[in-house]
Amino acid sequence: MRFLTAGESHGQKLVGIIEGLPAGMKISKDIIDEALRERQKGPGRGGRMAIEQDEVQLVSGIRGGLTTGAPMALEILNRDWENWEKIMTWREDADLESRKVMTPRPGHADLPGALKYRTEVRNILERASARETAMRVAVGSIARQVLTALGVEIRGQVLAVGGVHAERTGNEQEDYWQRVRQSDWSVGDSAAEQLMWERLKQAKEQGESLGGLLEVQVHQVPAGLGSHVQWDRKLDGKLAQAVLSVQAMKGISFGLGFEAGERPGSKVHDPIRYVEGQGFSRFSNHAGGIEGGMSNGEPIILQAVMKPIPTLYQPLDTVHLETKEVVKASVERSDVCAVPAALVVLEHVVAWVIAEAVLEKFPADSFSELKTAWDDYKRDLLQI
Ligand code: EPS
Repeated sequence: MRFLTAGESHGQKLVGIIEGLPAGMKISKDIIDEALRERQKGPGRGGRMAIEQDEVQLVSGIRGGLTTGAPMALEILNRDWENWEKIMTWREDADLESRKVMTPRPGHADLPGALKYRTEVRNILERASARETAMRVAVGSIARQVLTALGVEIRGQVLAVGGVHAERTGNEQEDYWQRVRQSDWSVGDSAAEQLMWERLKQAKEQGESLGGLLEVQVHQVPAGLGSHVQWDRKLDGKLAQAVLSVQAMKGISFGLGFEAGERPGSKVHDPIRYVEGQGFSRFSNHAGGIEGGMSNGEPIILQAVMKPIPTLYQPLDTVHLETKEVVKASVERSDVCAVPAALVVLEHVVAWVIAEAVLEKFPADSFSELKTAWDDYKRDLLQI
């Protein structure tokens, strides 16, 4: 399976093409639209989210609610286009001057992009913008629907925002996840949620922006997705690539994460057990469900760190691209905090990687072929 996206933040629309989905797979547009709505929510979003009401258009590769096996083309319109058409149009009479950006924002793609592509900053920021993640959520939602049909479940939670950490109960059952889903901040700790609101208010007053820490979990994945045999087939490597490609993500860890470097081996590795009829499992999950680049049958658990958004209403110093004068960085309308929105994006890019790994292990042209191979494999695992 593969996909590509195209589209600028203030362009006409976002476009995605997916190839390699099995035929006969039931796809719900409502589920995609619900994920798009979730991505738009969350405290700290800026004025743009009041303009957009994202909805996917399913253009090809699907008939009567079922995939046909042909490439799926998706579109999401930018409502803001009507305010930007004169500036963003492909036509030769486009207004290239009035929203030109010559003062790159530290932390953004602005400067490296302008140097690399020999252009003013607008051509860079329009594509670097996290607007593009709307399409990645739509694409990921289709992958997630394949996984749901196979019984794989993906959950996510925010663990920290701007230095405020949610406390973990250690016993995260259904009522805990219910709380996370209902929380504006996607956290399971309501005391921390209160502090996050205060931190956001303070950041707004100070012209600051906030990052955070996020966690995604994948449940009911059998052992054997990914492979140890080649560097680019390792499941953790693929997840890292997908997660770090999301705007503002600066790091990823699995299971125990960086603490694994602090402990001796006996306090890191997960002892193995075997139960008749249930197969192999572990007494702990410090590995985060992946060993040797392969899923090991335990839940896959990853954490990612998101930096604060680079657009600051109290901007940092920069250098004007032409005059070389020291000036303040440009202030584009932006979000103060997009951590809960980014969680929705991470869940969906993770869904894509897992679905891709499933289809690599069980190549199939139709969903029924996939389901049969999946069920047989899972049954065999219990009999080894
Ligand atoms: C973004 C800047 C803001 C965000 C945008 C990402 O957009 P605008 O410049 O239009 O105010 O709202 O995010 C989205 C549009 C979105 O859909 O998430 C940026 O510079 O990355």
